[in-house]
Formats: sequence, structure tokens, C-alpha cells
Amino acid sequence: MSEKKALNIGLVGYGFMGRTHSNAYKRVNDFFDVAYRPVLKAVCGRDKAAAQAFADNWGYESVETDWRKLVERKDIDAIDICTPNNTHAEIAIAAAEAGKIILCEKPLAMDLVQGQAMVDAVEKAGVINTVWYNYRRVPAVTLAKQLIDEGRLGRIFHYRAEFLQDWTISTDLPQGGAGLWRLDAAAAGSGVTGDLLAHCIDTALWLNGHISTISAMTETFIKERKHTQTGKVQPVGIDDACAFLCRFENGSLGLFESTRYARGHKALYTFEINGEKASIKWDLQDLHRLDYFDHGDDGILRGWRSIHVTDGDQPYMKHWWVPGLQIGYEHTFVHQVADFLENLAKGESTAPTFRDALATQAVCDAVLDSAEHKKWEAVVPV
Ligand code: SOE
Repeated sequence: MSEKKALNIGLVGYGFMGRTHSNAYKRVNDFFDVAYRPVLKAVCGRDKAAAQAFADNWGYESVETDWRKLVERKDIDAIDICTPNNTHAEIAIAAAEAGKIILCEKPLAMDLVQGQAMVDAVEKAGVINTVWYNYRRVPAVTLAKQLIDEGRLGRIFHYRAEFLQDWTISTDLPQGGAGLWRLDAAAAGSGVTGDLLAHCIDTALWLNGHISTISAMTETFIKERKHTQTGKVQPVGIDDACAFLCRFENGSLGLFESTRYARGHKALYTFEINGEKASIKWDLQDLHRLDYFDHGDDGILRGWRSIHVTDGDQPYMKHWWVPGLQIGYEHTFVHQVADFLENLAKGESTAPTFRDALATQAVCDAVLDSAEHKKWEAVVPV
């Protein structure tokens, strides 16, 4: 293997996503022959002791407590933003102005206006960027993209997706603070729309093209929760559940649903696409399988087949073990880093770029506007 160039990573935030990204940086060169080697240079968090504990555990060389200092550091090449949504724009814009490569957690921003400012900043500075919509890189989902692009489904009639969880049902759960900022509208921007439906929308735009119009409804089941920072019981501003109908530009109809109140579902992300010639469906809980129905099959054998996506010919799989041995959630992040480093060597950003993620943001904004105004909304073209 050739000598690899070091890519010094500065990670901002060290929660769940900080762990998935760090794991990916550490694993990528073991399995993918890419020109760069991520170096865990610094992790940044306001709580010095907690950041140091994270650094010790994952092998980061240093700790910062102010992200501005991290962004100014000459020895940092790439800033990876894993902080709550309300901080993405400020950090990303400063990082772009400092000429850093940027990897940003999803959703890109709190809203379209903020997202546009981020896109303007990275494009003006000409810095390489990506947004961590990781589910595109589940091998079975990448295979779905391949089948659609090869025309195997033909004209697409329907796109259906759902993302169901149940972790916020308890009325005792506070809003705000570590792990619970997703319940605080001031930190998250929205509830399931930006957190979960954003994943479904990113995949849908990638597989089935742009969405033109939307009719949505949202509900906040628990109207007040104690706020961790203020200690007071405050109104809840996020959507606990959201469902929407839409029309895609290719003429197909879409149906999307997400909630954190589906008792028994921890992270059920599924989609199904029905085309003229074939249909496909996928389920995160069985993520290495893609179900495929091909109307062109010999009549007596025609039926749904379950493709176990573990073969060396199938997306990403030649880099892992041997056929039949499946991989999991954490590998989607390794795949994103591998693609990112490969594209970096060519001087290119990796999809979904900030601009791609802005299209998802535009759909999220239209969903929330439609629910608020109780009418169909057009998605703002970006
Ligand atoms: C929320 O529970 C969450 O962790 C999201 O923030 C992630 O983006 C999603 O992949 C899993 O669920």
C-alpha cells in the first residue's frame, strides 16, 4: 500500500455521533485503500474533563474547550461538527472562512435560511464538504440506487417511507441538556422532521429525485416538559410526530411518516418503492437485505426475493470479509469516510454535500410550513 497523507481531524462534540465518526476514522484504513489517513488530532467540548475522557478513550491527541480555537489551529485540516443543530451554522461558516475541510452532522441547519448561508460560505471559500446522511451508504440502500439507475424499476409510481421510535413517550423526560437537546426546539429546530424524516427525505431525493409539493400534519403529544437548563416547566416546541403526502417531480406520489411515540419501535426506518417493472423495499432492522419483486421474472417463479447484500459484487462489500458475512450500522459511517477520502484525493466534495443537504432542508421547511398553515406547500427550489 502507498504512503498515506495525514488528514488532521478536529472533532466538535463528543456524543453518540462523535463516537460513530471517531470509529469510522479509526477503521477506514484497515479496510479501504485510500490516499489519506485520518489523524485524531483534537476533540472539542465545553466540559474539559468529559472531553479529555473522550480523547483518552478514542485516542485524540489533544482537547479544546472553545471551538473557535480549534478552527483557528493551523494543525487541523478538517472540522467535523457533531454538536446540536443550533450550532452547526456558526461553526461551519467560521470553519469555511478559515479554509477548513468540513464534515457536518445532519440536518444541515435549523432552517433553509441558515442552510443557505452555510452553502454560500463553503462555496465562496471553495472548501471540501459533506453532510453525514449515513443511510445512503448501507450496501442494500446503495444497491437500490443502482437498480433504479439501471432502469430496473421503470417508471416509479410510489415512494413510501417511515422512521419510527418510542424513546420520548415518558412525560418525565426533560427537554434540553446532553442527549435531550433533540426535544428542545431552540437547540434542534424541529422534532422528528429534522431528526428522522430528514434521513428519509435525503434517501428519497437521492433515489427518486426532487419533491415539488407537500401536505403535512404534525403533533406535539406532550405539550410541556421541564427544561434541564432553566429547571422550569416550559412549552414543548418540537413536533413529536409528523406525516406528509407529496408529489415528486418525476410524477410519483410519496407518503412519509415519523414519530417518537410508536411504542415498541426503537429505530424502524423502512422504505418501499413501486415501479412499473419492479418494486423494492428495505428495513433498517434487517439492513443487509433488499427485497425485490421483478415482474419480468418467469411467471411460475415470480415473487418477492430477499437479496442478502453481502457479495463482493455488491456495493462496498468487497472491502469487508467474505460473501455471506454481513456488516452493520457503524459501517455506513466507515463507507462515508472512505468515499470522502477517495473524493478528497480528487479535490472533490462527497455527496450529500452541503448543497445536497440544503435540498433536504427545503423539504423539511415545506413540511413544517404545510403543517402549520394546514395547506399544500411548494418546496422552494435550491
Ligand atoms: C435519534 O434518536 C437518532 O439518533 C437520530 O439523531 C439519528 O440521526 C438516527 O440515525 C437515529 O436516531
